[in-house]
Amino acid sequence: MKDGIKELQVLLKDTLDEDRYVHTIGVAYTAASMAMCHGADVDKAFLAGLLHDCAKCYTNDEYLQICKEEGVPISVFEYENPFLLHAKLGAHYAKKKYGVDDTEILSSITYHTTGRPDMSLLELIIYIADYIEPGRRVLPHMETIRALAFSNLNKCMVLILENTIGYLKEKNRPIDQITNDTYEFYKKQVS
Ligand code: DGI
Ligand code: FE
Ligand code: FE
Repeated sequence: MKDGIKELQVLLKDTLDEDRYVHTIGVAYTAASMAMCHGADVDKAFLAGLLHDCAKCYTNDEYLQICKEEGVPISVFEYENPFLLHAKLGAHYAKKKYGVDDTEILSSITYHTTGRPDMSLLELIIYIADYIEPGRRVLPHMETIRALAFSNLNKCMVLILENTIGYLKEKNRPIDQITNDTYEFYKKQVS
């Protein structure tokens, strides 16, 4: 184990509930495997995977209060859907609480929930690993999505976003513009 990784795992185990911790470990190893496949930095992928949900332990009211206290900017959409803030607050904690300065890792945490158009390789890896890790319940087309995670990242993004946007529409949940923009971007990439 690399320096500090074991200690970080102990801290996360104390912070997160058991299911979230198990998910976190699943994302870390899945992200590391994807990095091996796609020629990305394996250690960075593992660390980003470990930290991606490090702030996922609060209620909606707590997200708003803590982000205000910590000076994390809150968009209008996030005001109405505060759980989305676990991504931005997670990046903030990764830096302030866990001492991570690498901007690539921090942005992969920031964009792991909504994605964004034209993501970096590490951002794609964390976004996708979060969706496909072995502990996730099996979602539509999961087998195909898991295979694409190791063969075609753009196509993989299109299928994940189709599922996610479809699910949010079905549940009548509002969709952030950036989620739609991400979908449009990757659809264009594969056409
Ligand atoms: O934190 P995790 O549960 O591991 O996963 P995540 O950070 O990807 O969050 C998943 C949830 O986020 C999932 O239920 C879909 C939701 N989500 C993604 N984009 C949007 C969104 N929810 C809303 N309301 N709007 C979005 O644009
Ligand atoms: Fe998350
Ligand atoms: Fe997650």
